[in-house]
Amino acid sequence: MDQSNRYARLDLDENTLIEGGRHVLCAYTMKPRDGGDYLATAAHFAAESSTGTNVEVCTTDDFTKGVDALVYEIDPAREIMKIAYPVELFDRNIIDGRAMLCSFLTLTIGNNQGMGDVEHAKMHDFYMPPAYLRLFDGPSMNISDMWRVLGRDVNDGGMVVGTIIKPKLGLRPQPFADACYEFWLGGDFIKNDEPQGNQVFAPLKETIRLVADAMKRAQDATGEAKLFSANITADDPFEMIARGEYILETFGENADHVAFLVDGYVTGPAAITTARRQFPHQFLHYHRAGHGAVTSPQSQRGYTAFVLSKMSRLQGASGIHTGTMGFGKMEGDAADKNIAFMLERDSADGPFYHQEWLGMKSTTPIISGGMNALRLPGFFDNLGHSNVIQTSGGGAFGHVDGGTAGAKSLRQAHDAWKSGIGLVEYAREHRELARAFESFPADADRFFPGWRGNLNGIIAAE
Ligand code: CAP
Ligand code: MG
Repeated sequence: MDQSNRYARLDLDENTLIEGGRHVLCAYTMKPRDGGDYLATAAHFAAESSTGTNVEVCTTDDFTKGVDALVYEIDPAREIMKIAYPVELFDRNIIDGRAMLCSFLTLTIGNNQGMGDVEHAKMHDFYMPPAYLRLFDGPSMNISDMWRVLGRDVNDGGMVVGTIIKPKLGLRPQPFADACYEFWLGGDFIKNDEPQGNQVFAPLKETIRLVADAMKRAQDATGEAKLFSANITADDPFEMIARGEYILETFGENADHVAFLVDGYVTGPAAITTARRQFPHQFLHYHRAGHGAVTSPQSQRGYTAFVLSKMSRLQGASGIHTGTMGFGKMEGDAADKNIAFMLERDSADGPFYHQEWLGMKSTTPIISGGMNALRLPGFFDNLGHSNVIQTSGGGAFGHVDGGTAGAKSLRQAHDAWKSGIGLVEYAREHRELARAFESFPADADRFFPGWRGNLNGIIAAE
């Protein structure tokens, strides 16, 4: 049934819709199945995503039609469609009248992902009008709060030198805490790896107690504040709360040095909001493990990494893994810097829409995945700044001289970039950085050909 006479209004002007402030706008790539009519398919997509179904129903009245989602732009040749969703469509909390991301998802990326007449559809951008934007929690904490604990400039504190305790799983509590202490002698920030929690060989309560002690000892040994991002991910929000409360109680006077890690893609918006609302004074660290199932360029369904990241700021993520923009091991490319800009700026452009955040706190890009000291300068050149949380697992504990040297090499690479000094030149005066060349020779050869001749005096094992 062609519903375009109801669910399509190609005469609607996007700027007028934005000025009207009553609509969430979404841009999708969409391909009809079996060569179906583009507009009719788009209109059915809008119907299923708002007030309709595949047939007319007798219960529809004029008010219903007033909140129809409307296709307002199509480009069949580029397989692009844009849909305007009246803000009234989206569910609101009964407890405080605020917005919920699950409702945004269930309408804009819900049933429409499995329709028989749609080959595939993927959201590439969305626009939030002010009246709806302000109903989202947004971040309560971000990197500025970390810099405050670290005693740095809270507006331009530079890279937070981080790691992930590797191996991903298999360390018992004491070796885990020992690895933390080793890294903290050179670095700032340690996160649980995304699957680390309360495995039977590493009970959370024992591990956290030992990590809290390691933090105290490392702070005493270095005279510097240290940070830990503890995984509280769980299916049950009460389990998450129990973990968070135990962790804060155990870290005691260092509780404000603790962030909470939540695997936000696999657990969904409810877990993120549980952490955001139960622990508003803790940095909310959004790990996106699994997102590639829908965000990968290979996937023609779901939504992009850009959309995932923009949604995370609405939910209140203090930081989210933003990828390595082609400089690490995960999928991505240099243009992904626009994801970082949408997270950290108050005014930014997406692939289809400009977004004003109206003062909502920024979400900090977390850069992780196959990074090491040698890859940092190129990354920062592309991004244009280094005010990020950077975690290197293999890049720290894969250093030939261990985790402390690995941490120092990361910080030295950052300092070299900030100083505008070439990495090889800086390495001549900084042994841990020089030994990072020895640790990652394939990267060294790729990014700094001829390095060995320049560093042969300093890279020899002591
Ligand atoms: C990185 C990491 C992170 C990935 C996630 C891992 O470890 O801990 O989970 O960065 O990817 O498990 O691979 P390494 P993204 O530093 O040893 O690679 O940040 O793109 O979400
Ligand atoms: Mg990981």
